[in-house]
Amino acid sequence: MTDTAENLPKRTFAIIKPDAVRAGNTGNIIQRITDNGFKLRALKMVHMTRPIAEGFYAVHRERPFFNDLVEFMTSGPSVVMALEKDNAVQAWRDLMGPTDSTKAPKGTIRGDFGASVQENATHGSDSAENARIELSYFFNATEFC
Ligand code: 3AN
Repeated sequence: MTDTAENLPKRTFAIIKPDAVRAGNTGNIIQRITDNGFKLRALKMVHMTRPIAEGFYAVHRERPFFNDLVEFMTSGPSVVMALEKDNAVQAWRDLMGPTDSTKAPKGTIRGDFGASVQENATHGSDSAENARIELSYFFNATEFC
């Protein structure tokens, strides 16, 4: 499918973070994604460098946890993905559960695979506009299927 203004709201950007990859949960998380009706439109493994992680989380630069967050995101490989479904941004956030894994209900990805507010297994865009920005941060146009 070509990227048009019409189909972009159907896509969101997702990361399986280094904690979940390290723990061997990549397969389990991808299974949940496809079981919940998302189509994978792009996927690759990346070991983020400091500049890449700092750029990705630039909105959090002034937050006290910024340095720890960058350390964590560069601590090992992640899996980055484009997910497609109706209302993809909200649907993926619902499947992940709340940011803090210790508060995330069992049955959500963060509740089942995350350990804390930082080591929370996955990332998801918080709006269609940020999804577009985040997808183009990690993927070229030719990498979408
Ligand atoms: P979400 O990923 O649920 O949209 P954001 O955008 O508020 O959450 O935070 C981005 C990332 O920063 C989170 N996924 C988490 O890893 C980390 N983070 C957020 N709040 C905290 C905090 N209070 N302490 C440590 N890390 C945090």
